[in-house]
Amino acid sequence: MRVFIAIQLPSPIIDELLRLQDTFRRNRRRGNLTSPQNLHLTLAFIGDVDSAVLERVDEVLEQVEIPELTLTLDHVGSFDRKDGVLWWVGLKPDPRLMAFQRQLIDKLRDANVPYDPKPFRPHLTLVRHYAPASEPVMLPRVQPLTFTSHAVTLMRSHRVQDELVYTPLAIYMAREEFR
Ligand code: 2AM
Repeated sequence: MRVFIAIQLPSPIIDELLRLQDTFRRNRRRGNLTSPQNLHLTLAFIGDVDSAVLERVDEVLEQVEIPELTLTLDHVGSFDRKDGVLWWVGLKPDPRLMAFQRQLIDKLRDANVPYDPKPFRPHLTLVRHYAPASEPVMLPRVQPLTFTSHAVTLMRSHRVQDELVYTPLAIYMAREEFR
């Protein structure tokens, strides 16, 4: 099973991300827009695991101190990937988010759980494999938008009738003493 750890988004944030996607939807020669139910913030990508590793991931998520985090989306950016350009919405730098993500991957490593070691660049993917129909690429303007995260979700990534689907496997709540 292919899994990752993420923060899910409240619906007003998803609505705003869909609005920001419109710019790419309107001017697209190519590009896969993230479906609303797949929009999330990845904290750690683990990849394919067997049930023994999945159990260790669960133990880590039960033990790690999950904080409530107040996060703000405030800019658009891109990654040049082998398979094309990926556009995302980024978060205002947040030391508590960075510290929590570091703690999480340290615990995964201590538990002998493999994870993608790329540096953490918090982002919400809007569109993959993007190429515009006409240049220049007009970027949407992001009005800063804040939300509070109260939990972390273990997600499964799989394909259903050729559609990429992310399904929550378990939700781990932030605890009051870690606020
Ligand atoms: P992305 O949107 O920038 O591709 C599920 O694939 C989630 O895990 C996505 O949010 C994806 O980020 C993230 N992710 C991080 N590292 C990954 C990797 N090596 N392979 C696939 N997805 C990865």
